[in-house]
Amino acid sequence: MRRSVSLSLALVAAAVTPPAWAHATPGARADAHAPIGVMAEHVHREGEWMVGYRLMRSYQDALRDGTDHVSKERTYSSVAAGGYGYHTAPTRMAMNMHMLEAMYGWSDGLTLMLMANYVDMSMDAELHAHGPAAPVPHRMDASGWGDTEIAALFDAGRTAHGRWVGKVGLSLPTGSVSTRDAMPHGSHGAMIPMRMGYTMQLGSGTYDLRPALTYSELRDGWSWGVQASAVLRLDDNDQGYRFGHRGEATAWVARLWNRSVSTSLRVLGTRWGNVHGRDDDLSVAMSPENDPQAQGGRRVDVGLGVNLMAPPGALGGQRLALEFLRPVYQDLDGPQLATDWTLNAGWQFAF
Ligand SMILES: [Cu+2]
Repeated sequence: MRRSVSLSLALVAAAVTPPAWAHATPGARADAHAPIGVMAEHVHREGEWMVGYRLMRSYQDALRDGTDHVSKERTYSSVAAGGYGYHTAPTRMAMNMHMLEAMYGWSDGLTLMLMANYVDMSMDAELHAHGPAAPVPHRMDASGWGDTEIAALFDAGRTAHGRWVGKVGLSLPTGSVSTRDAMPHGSHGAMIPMRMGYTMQLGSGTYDLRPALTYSELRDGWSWGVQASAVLRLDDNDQGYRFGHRGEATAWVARLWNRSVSTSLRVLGTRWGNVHGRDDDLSVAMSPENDPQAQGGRRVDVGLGVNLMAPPGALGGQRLALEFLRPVYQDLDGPQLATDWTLNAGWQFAF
């Protein structure tokens, strides 16, 4: 008799237990968060905090114009010799973006988010004076705080298995747009400190609106989601230009192996515009890095990811995740360095 009462109670409890998406944080499941490269796709319950660290590492090592590969020689050869006529060709770029995030559930329907990031980048390039002298290889480095984002995430509706999450974010221009490093100059390659090209700047210099809309579903043993997001530049920066707007669309599917482990497959399409206006300190003839019309492009990436969630206990509330993406399509306004791969990693702790 007692046994059947407790069984009935368990059945009732199961029937009224909220669906899995209601527990987006501790005690939930590994795939309750999207692949780590996707941001702002979940909300928190009232009074709950989350802090996290994310690393985005990307590597570029070849030039493209449109969908075609372009050699460094063609990039820095004179127009008369069939080249693009720049004096410098970038050959490789590595970037680490370290992101510190904090989220707070203001209410069950509204989560506030703050994200700061520290960027370090290095770029290899070769200067060619269009004369008999040999090209001069050199490396440039830039590091420092990038732009800071404040955002509101809101519960935008629920379905039988899923939820909509909206985001309105504002990016503040805390990153420098006037970083310099020594570069060779003239036919003898004398090293002179000069402003670096657009992609080696730490921030945008502008206030940017960052909206996003996500739909995700948690099913029995698997999950999926889609997100659209944008970066919309609201003004020109104090160097007289703005970066192009940026739009992203992504879709993922995840397999939940057990409560603590999920793996994911994701497709990401990104489109970003050229620079509007120009920085007068950047000589376009010097490098495609300085050319406002060689900055835009579109790319499709495919990524594999893994999410790990600690079971309740000493490590409860902690998550680790990794995601590795490679492009399957790139169409760049160039010559521009093409992406070889991107690695996203993250640690998150909710309490
Ligand atoms: Cu969170």
